[in-house]
Amino acid sequence: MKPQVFVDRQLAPEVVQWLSQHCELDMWTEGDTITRDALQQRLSNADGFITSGRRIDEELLNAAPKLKVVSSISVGYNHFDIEAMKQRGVIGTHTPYVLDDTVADLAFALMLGSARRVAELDRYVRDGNWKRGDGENLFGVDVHHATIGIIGMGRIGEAVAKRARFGFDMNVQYYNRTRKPEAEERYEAAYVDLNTLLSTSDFVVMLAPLTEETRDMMGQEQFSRMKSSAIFINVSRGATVDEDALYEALEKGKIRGAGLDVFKQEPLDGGHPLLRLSNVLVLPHLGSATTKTRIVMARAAAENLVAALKGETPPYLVPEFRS
Ligand code: 8YV
Repeated sequence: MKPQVFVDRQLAPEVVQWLSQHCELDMWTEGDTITRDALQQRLSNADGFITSGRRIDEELLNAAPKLKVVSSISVGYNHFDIEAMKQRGVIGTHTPYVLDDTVADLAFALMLGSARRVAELDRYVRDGNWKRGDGENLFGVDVHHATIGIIGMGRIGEAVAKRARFGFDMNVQYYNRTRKPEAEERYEAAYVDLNTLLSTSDFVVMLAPLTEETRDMMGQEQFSRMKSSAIFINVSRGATVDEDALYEALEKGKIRGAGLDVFKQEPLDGGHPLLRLSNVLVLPHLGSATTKTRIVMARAAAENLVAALKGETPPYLVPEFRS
C-alpha cells in the first residue's frame, strides 16, 4: 500500500504526477485559507505532509499519529517546533540551494526599487502628476559603488554579495555568527560587527534565519545606528525586525527607506501602519517566487518526502534532525 500524503498547496502538474507514483495524494484544492481544524482532520491519516510555512507544533502532531515526515517547500524552517517533532519521531526537510539566486535577485529588486523609488514614482505617473519642471523631488540614490551590509552570510547572502561586488561594484561588508573567509576573499567582503555594519552601510540587507537569537534583532537601537541616508531591506523573516521600531525610524526620517518582502504577520493587514509611508516598498513574500524556482523547490520537497517515507535519508534533511 502506498503511503498517504497530504499537500496543503498547489504543486506543478509534473510534480503531482511524480509524487502520485510513490504515494496516495490528498491535495488541498478547496481554495481559501485552510483552517486548523480542517488541517488536523486531513492529517489524521497522513504518513507525510508537504507544506510551505504551516506551523508544526505539538497540537498538530497529536492530530497526526501516523506522520513520519514534514517536507517544507522553503529553505526557512522556523515554522518547525523541532523539539516537538523529535519527541514524536517526525523528521523535517527543506529546500536549500535551489532558491539562492532567485531570492538574491529579489533583494536587488527591492534595493533598486527603494533607492530609485520605482513603485512610488510609478504611482506618481499613473496619478497624472508628472509635469515639466519635476526635478529633485523625484531623485533617488545610487546602488552602484555604495556600501552594502549583509546580515547573515549564508548561501543567499553570498549570492547577494556576488551581485553587489561584481554587478554593482559595491563595497561588501557582512555580519555573521561565524566568519566566512572564503566569502571574504571571493567578494572582497569585510567582516564587521553588527554595530559597525549598521553605522557604515548604505544598504542593510537582512538575511539571517529566524531563530530565538535573531528574533527582533533589528530594534530601535539598531535602526538608530543606521545612517539617515540608508535603506533597510528584509528578505528573510519579518520577525527578525521590531516593526514598530522600523515604522518610527522611517516616519521620523532616521533612515531613508525600506524594502520589505516579509512581515511579522502574513498576509500583511491592509491597514498596517507601514503601508502609510511612501518610503516603504512592500511585496507579498515572493523571495523565491519565480515559476521555475518554485517548480524546482516543489520537486526537491517531493524527493525529500519520498526518500524519507522509504526510510532513506532525504537529500535535504533539516540539520537539527541529522544524527
Ligand atoms: C518560501 C521562503 O517559498 O524558502 C523560504 O524560506 O521564505 C520562501 O522561499 C515560502 O515560505 C513559501 O510560502
